[in-house]
Amino acid sequence: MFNTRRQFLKAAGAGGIGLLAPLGVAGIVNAAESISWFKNPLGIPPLETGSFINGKRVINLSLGYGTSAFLGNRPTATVGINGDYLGPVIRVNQSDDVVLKVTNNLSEPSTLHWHGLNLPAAMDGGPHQAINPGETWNAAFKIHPGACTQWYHSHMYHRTGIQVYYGLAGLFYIDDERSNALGLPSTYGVDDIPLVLQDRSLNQDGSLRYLGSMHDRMMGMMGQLMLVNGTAFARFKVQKRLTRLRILNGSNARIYNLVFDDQREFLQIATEGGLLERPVSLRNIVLAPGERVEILVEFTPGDDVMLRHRPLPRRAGSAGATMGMMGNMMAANDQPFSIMRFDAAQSSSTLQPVPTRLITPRNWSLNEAVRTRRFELNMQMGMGMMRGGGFGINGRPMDMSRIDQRVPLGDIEIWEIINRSPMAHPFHIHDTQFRIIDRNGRAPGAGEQGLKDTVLVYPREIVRIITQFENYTDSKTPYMFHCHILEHEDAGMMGQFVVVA
Ligand SMILES: [Cu+2]
Repeated sequence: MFNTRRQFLKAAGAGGIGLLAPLGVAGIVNAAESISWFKNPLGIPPLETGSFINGKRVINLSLGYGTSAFLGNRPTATVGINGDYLGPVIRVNQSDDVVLKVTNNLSEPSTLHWHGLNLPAAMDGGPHQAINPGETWNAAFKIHPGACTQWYHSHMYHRTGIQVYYGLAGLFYIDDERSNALGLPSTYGVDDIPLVLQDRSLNQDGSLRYLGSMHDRMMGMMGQLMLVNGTAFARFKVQKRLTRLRILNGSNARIYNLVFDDQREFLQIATEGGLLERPVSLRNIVLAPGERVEILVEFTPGDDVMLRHRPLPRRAGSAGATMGMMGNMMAANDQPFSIMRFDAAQSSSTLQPVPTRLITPRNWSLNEAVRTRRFELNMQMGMGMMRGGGFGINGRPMDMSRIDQRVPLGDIEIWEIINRSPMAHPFHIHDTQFRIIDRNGRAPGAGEQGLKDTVLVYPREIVRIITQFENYTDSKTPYMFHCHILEHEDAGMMGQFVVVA
């Protein structure tokens, strides 16, 4: 018999106890894998636009247990939002007043955090907005940003990793008139395709395997089976010659370097906060947990290509190249593998033109900044690692009762993120979008010169960002800043700030 609730709680416990060996069949098997395995139609999440009640867009979301069949014959206990695994793509317009009614039908507290949005702290869905079993939480706020691809996910204190791993996440699209007028591919599920990238591990009985080893806790949980929108060995039958992919790295810890197997060029058109000034031509793109990009890919009739992960070359001077055990752990987790297949046998032969200019993303100038805050990401090596990792920021692990930073509303600030640890960490700030000023003093690449809410900070790197917190103050309710490797966040690499008048 299959008891989803018991399975969920069991995996949620001490971790690694009584777990079976991972499945032999896996999506991440590099050279041995075959394109013919990739035949499962890519799942396209339902769109959820809600309904208007008294001028507000009301959207009902229900967290509940489900069952998924990732590999066909073995059912997997999962958790979803209005479904068995993951949630719908929420789709709203700029300036909407939304009410998201979130009902928790799980047997443990949970939250939904609206990642990337500017909103009141009490509506953020972070650790302070836990929803108890059987309760409904109403998140009501105005949609400020222009068109962009955001997402939502559990942000439960100490439980974010497992709750997202089991399925509590979804995409959140915002549309605006200016972007609609650009003529970009925009038919949902036809030429405008969501791709939620996640890696998972399954036990032989089909259950999800979470945190089986110290390695999983230190490096973050990485799986052997690639899911795209919850589909393993996914194949998308391309319909239009120009196709827009909105890609979310929804993985707990894995960083992807995305390439097509024929090395084709594609155009990046957006970062987390929305469209870039102009399309950027690329052959690969690095996407860390929490980050999103939108790309345009041209598929000609007859194309049959794989989207793959290709390991990044070791950065010169990166600690991973020299630090023995840690370097080996990282190398073991960085093999090339296929993510999904794009089969363009039937694609239309007309190529729609791509605008050369998109929008002008917001920016701030350095001399407008009134202060700099420093954030050093901590992860202890050696004996500290054995004791649980020493995860923190500025020497302190997350404490819900401690406010780490008080930010005056409207001040333009520079945040300097310092990584002296041996692995890369994606740093995320709630309530705002920012621009990257520089990485170790060098301007970011063209694909990062847009609005972002998550930035990957490599070992021995200092990344400076500039931003401004707007619209809302609350001296009592904090927002979070944290590493988006969810096991690091859960272990303490997170802090709290309030925005004050
Ligand atoms: Cu981290």
